[in-house]
Amino acid sequence: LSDLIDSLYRGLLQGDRRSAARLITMIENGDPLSIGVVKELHRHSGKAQIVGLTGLPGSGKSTLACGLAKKYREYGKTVGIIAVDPTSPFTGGALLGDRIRMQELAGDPGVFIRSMGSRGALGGLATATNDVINILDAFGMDVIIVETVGAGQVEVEIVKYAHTCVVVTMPGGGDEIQAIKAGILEIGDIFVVNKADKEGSSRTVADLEMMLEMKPGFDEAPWKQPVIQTVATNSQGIDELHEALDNHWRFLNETGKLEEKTSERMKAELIEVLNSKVSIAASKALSEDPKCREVLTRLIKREIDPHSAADQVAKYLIKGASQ
Ligand SMILES: Nc1nc2c(ncn2[C@@H]2O[C@H](COP(=O)(O)OP(=O)(O)O)[C@@H](O)[C@H]2O)c(=O)[nH]1
Ligand SMILES: [Mg+2]
Repeated sequence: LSDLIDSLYRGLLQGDRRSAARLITMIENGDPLSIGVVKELHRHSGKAQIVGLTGLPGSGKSTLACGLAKKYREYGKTVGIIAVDPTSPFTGGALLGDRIRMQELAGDPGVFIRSMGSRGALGGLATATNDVINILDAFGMDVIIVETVGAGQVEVEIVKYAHTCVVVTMPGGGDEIQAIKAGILEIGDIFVVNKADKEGSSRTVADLEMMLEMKPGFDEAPWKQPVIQTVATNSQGIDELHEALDNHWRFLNETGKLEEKTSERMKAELIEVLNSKVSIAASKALSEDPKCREVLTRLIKREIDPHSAADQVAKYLIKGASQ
């Protein structure tokens, strides 16, 4: 290991925040050196409760994350917050509000907050986020909250494999519920109706509860997803949300579901990394390897189809990898 990697690795394990911050920046910038540290740190991870927080923009996820972090601190737990926003890098305007909101927590050594954009991340945002989760885990954070905008596939993928997935919605017409219906209902372990100070909150809660009860297998399910009303701006309902998160963590531990979830999580993480490695290797081979270029040429001439071409390229890649 190079001196830099070694010092970052040791700094991080000793609780040095600057090492952690620097390493995360390296990951975000796609610095290949960071992978060396990520590899070394992996065996120190695996203790944290990973909480996914997803929902439409403006539903109050960041405000909730801050409220939760404060609550966890009261119980002496350390908290990492990762705000994933692929549409804006972490210096961008959209996250400035989050930053100001999070400033109260910024002086607390038991809290580590980081925003992630997709800028330059090696192997994509999901892989970079997983790397950062593992780093904060090895850094010793007890709880890691990952906030993602519940709109795109990548963001949903990121929270789907959290230990506990919290879906945040707010009152106002049926639109939010409709958006939730499109798949997010399946991934939520806990549902939050935030902005309960606004009109229509109890209606939204009732709608959600009804939709959950209508799901096949609801009666036999060992975990009944609670629907919690919150007003994140004045910490109303944060106690209940904190309790629900603790209950779910206990449920996972006591039923053996934690191992199941962790296996799924590791598998999904491995597939992410594999996907990006294969994709990078394929692009490289198609521009550099004469045999693969020939396959491409034949495809362009329509002598073969994309499926057969992909099979052939895959064969060359596998041969190359096993050498
Ligand atoms: N009225 C009301 N406003 C809230 C509540 N929670 C958050 N907000 C406001 O809603 C806006 C969006 O909140 P934010 O946490 O940034 O949402 P995010 O995009 O989901 O992270 C901010 O102006 C918050 O102050 C709430 O419970 N009630
Ligand atoms: Mg936010």
